[in-house]
Amino acid sequence: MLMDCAGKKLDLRQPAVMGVLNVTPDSFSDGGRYLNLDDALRRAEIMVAEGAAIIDVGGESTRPGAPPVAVQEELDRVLPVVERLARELPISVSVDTSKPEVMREAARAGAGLINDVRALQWPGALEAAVASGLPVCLMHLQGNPATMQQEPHYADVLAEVWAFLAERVGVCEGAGIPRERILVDPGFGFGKMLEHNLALLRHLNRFTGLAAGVMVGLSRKSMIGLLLDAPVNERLAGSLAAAVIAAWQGARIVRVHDVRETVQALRVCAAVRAVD
Ligand code: 7PJ
Repeated sequence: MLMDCAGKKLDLRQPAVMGVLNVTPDSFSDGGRYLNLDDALRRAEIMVAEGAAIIDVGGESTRPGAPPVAVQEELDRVLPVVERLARELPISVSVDTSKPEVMREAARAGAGLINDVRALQWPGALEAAVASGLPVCLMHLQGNPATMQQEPHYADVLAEVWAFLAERVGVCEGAGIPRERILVDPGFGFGKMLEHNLALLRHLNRFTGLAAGVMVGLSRKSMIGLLLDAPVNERLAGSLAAAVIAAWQGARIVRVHDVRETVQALRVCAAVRAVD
C-alpha cells in the first residue's frame, strides 16, 4: 500500500521507519539538540541515509509534566524545519502537533502527514486536517501530558483504546478524511502504566483493521526503561525488541530515534513474515 503524503509516496507494504526529529528544548531523549536549522537538516539527512521512510518533526514536548507551548513558539520552532526538509529531502515530512494553526502552516510549508497525539480533538484541528488533504495519525492519550502518568486507570485497556480510536476514525471519515489516509496509534506511554503498555503491545494485531494502518512509538520509552532498569541512552536493544513485536503483528509505521538499527531489525522481521 502506498500512501500519498503531499506528492511523496510512503510505501507501507513493508513496515516503514519514521525518524524522530524533535525541535524542542526539553524532549526527554534528544531535547535541545536540533534547534538550529542546519543541525536539524543534517540529522534528518542521516536518518534518510539510514533508511527512514518519513521524518516526524515535533515542536511540543509531550513528556509527562512538560509545560504547554504557545502557538507562535511552536510555529517558530517547526515551520522553518518542515519547509527546509520538505524541500531538500527525498522523503516526506510529518508534523507532530495538536494545534490547527501549526497543521495549516506546516501543510503549506510542505508537510506530508499530520501526527496528532490528541487525535484531532482540539478545537479546529479536525477542520485544519481535512482542509490540508493530508493523511493523519490519530493517537490515544488518557488525560493530558501534564498529568497523564499520575493515575492512569482502565477497566479494559484494549477495549477502551480500541473504542476511542474507532470513534475518532469514524469522526474523521465523517468529516471527509478517507480511511485510506488514516493511521491509528495506541499511544504507548500516554496515560498508561507498564501493564497497560504490555497488554496493548501483546494484542496490537487487534488494531490493524481499524483504518489504513497502525503506527507505534515505543522507542526509548519508559516502559522499556522499567523492564530493563536502564536509562534513556541504554534502551536500544529493548526498543528493537518492541519494534519487532509490533511489526510482527502488522504495525505499518514504527516511530524511532535509532533509525539504522530499527530498519535492520524490521527487515529481518518482514522477510520472515513475508507479507505484501
Ligand atoms: C508518540 C508520538 C507516539 C505518535 C511522541 C516520545 C514522545 N506520536 N509522539 N506516537 N510519541 N503517533 O517520542 O517518546 O508514541 S513524543
